[in-house]
Amino acid sequence: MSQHLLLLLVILAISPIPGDSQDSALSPTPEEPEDLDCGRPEPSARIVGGSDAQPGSWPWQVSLQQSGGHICGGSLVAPSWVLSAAHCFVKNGTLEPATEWSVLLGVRSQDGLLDGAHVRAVAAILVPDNYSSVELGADLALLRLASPAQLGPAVRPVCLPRASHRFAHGAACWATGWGDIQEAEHLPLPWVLQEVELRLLGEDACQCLYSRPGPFNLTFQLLPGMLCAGYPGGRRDTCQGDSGGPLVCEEGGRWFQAGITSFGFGCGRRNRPGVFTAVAPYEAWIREQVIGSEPGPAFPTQSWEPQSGPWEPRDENCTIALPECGKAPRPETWPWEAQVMVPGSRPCHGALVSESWVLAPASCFLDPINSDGPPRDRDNWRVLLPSRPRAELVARLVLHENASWDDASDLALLQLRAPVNLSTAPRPVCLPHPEHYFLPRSRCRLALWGRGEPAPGPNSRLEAELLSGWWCHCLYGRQGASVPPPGDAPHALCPAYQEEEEAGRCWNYSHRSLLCQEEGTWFLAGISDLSSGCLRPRVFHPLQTHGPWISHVTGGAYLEDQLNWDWGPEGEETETRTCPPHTEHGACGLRPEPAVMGVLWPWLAEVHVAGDRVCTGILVAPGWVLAATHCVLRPGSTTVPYVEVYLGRAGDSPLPQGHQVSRLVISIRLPRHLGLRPRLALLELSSRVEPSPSALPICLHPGGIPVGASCWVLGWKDPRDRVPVAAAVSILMPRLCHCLYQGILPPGTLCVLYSEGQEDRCEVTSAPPLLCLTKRRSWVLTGMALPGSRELFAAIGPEEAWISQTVGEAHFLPPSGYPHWPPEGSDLCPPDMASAPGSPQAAVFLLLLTPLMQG
Ligand code: 4AZ
Repeated sequence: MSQHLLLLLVILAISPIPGDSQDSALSPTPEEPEDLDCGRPEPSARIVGGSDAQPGSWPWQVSLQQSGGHICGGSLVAPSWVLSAAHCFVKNGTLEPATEWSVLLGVRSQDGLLDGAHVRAVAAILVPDNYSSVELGADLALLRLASPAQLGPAVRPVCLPRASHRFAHGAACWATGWGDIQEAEHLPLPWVLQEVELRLLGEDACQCLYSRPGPFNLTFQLLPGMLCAGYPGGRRDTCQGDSGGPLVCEEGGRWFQAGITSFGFGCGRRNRPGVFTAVAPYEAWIREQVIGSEPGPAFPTQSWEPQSGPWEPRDENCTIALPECGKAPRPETWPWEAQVMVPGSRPCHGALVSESWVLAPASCFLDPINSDGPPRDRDNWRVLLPSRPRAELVARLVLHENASWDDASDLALLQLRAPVNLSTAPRPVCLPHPEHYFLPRSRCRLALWGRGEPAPGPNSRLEAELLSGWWCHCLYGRQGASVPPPGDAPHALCPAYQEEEEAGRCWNYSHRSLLCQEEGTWFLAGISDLSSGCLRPRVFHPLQTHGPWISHVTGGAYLEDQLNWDWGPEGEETETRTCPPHTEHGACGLRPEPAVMGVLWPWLAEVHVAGDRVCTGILVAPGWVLAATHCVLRPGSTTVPYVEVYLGRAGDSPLPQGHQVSRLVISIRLPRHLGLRPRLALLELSSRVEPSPSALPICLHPGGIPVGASCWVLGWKDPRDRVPVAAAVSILMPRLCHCLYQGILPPGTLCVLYSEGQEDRCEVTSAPPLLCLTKRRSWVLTGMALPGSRELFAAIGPEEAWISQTVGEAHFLPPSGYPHWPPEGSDLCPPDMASAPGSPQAAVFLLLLTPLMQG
């Protein structure tokens, strides 16, 4: 306030007396009275990033209320008139009745009224005819009070600018209101009116900021009649609940209302200044509405030549504010890395999120014996930050309210006794807003978190690549669950990272944080979920949902808009999707999206036999691969060959980050079929291959072919480069198959018919599998090729008992579809069928012509 007074006195001393009209047709005519004093607070006397206003500083500020609750702000412009925003009163295209509203005048805090505070009913609400929605402008409204306000020290009108009034770009103006103090955070009791100084931004500067795409590629085209105020770096702004309130600028000892709080993208965000309805262009509309009202609003003349001197709009270039968080010159050292040292325990790893706050797992500080009470001896805690000569002291510990029972909320914030100077190091990490969508394939790192131990191997900050939300959700989620679309907080984040060298080992109990990079800026995207054990990729709890809590506690953590919005083919990620069926052992038969990973067939294995041939194998469980016996074991051979299995290969092409996995085969199991040579072999691997996008078991089906499935033979075009190819086939009805190959078919054989032109797509010496995609989008292994045959496959279904007994974790889907196995010896074939096995196409045609009389 003393600041205002000083400024007022200085300006009074140097300014010409306002009142001389030199301008346009919209100037008041000489007979128009201008006796209403305006824009002068009593000379005695959030908005985001603001502070409490002194009583009487903004005597035109009013609160517009419905059912006794504050909804919007407004400004008194004449004893019977309040200016506000149209969007406060128009809902679904309809203007709300004036009788529902009341106006609170002369208040500073909404619970205790000042001297002179009073309420007025609203007689009429007037909105421009061309108002339709905030983004289209004309967001203003005039409220006629049922009886005039009582003017006094706490209640005075503001001055309105004439149409010709030019507010200088860069001018320091003030916005006031009882709105939210951050996104999703209401002004706390006792609701003291907030004020914030905002700089007027020129049209070009503002358009430049709003042209830069933000989350969801959002940009905004400013329209005439709008103006922006704020800072490219954000942090100070208006917010929800401030709408309709005034943006005022002091000129010549009077306060003029330059704008009406209208909207913005979020609150206090970088490069997203508040958008206001410019008042000056609406001089004529306002005058028209208040005709006959005595006294009406005052439109004092601007006290200087707008086109001259320092008031000429400055040439503004397009300066975009870059994030101040998340910059790591080398990812080997994170400038936000914080270690909290608590006497008697191992260091707890966390991250600096602002000048004064460190985020870390709450579990580091929860005393298992005294879990209710707050941890003691905080005076002895220390925080180590990079490049700081001394350890920091801790002033406060704020545990997340769900910290002790919800793994996803295992978070605590520690306030340092003294804020640190942010420079190259220490520097805070960026945090995501709730709607942040980390793009599939984002480059990420796993860093130490909490009391985690360094990962085995040289790189303790493992490189990782984010998988699509669909894959992650369906690997960990439930079947039929719908996958959250981008913009909704995801339930899980899955980074794919290179499997540890030491086969079979996983750091089950070692906490990690997930940092993901966007345009060279690092975000703390998630924290590991310890309950996921060894399942890979490990699932991370997204941090998005905690953004509001972190902002609330810290008041200044670096929440940053999405910086990367290259979403690839339109709509790809926005389709609503559901997860295919799971079995009791989890997800099976999921196929990563082609765009996401190099491996398209995560269950397809190369089985290298004794170094002289390669057969096809299919991963049916984390430690088991199914293959065709004839390919793996040569007839007549009595020795078990040396067999190696490779997963996660896509031919010769190297995969990103080496997702290949290899295992030795330690035993080969065959079913016992008296008198018959077994056709399927189960290969036991030396250690498990945990599910990942490059190695995920396929589903199996106990019955015949699932109803409505579409099927493929998956093989290699060339056994040397082994690039997988899929040939579309139809599986013949059992009766057709039986009739075609009568007499030569062992039981449990499937026959297929290739779609046109598909027949020669893959070679058969490696014994390719027959796969079907069910209607519910699970991939199911249906058969393995018989020796030397393109059309005949050993069916998997009849071997269910053997497979389940040998492999505890094989994924058999619940039965559906028709039984595929005709009674032995049934002889229901047309007589000429059996003679045509060499030409299945012709035979099938023949059979289809024969009505299925017996079926
Ligand atoms: C609102 O919802 C709102 N940061 C008002 C102002 C701004 C954003 C939202 C500008 O009323």
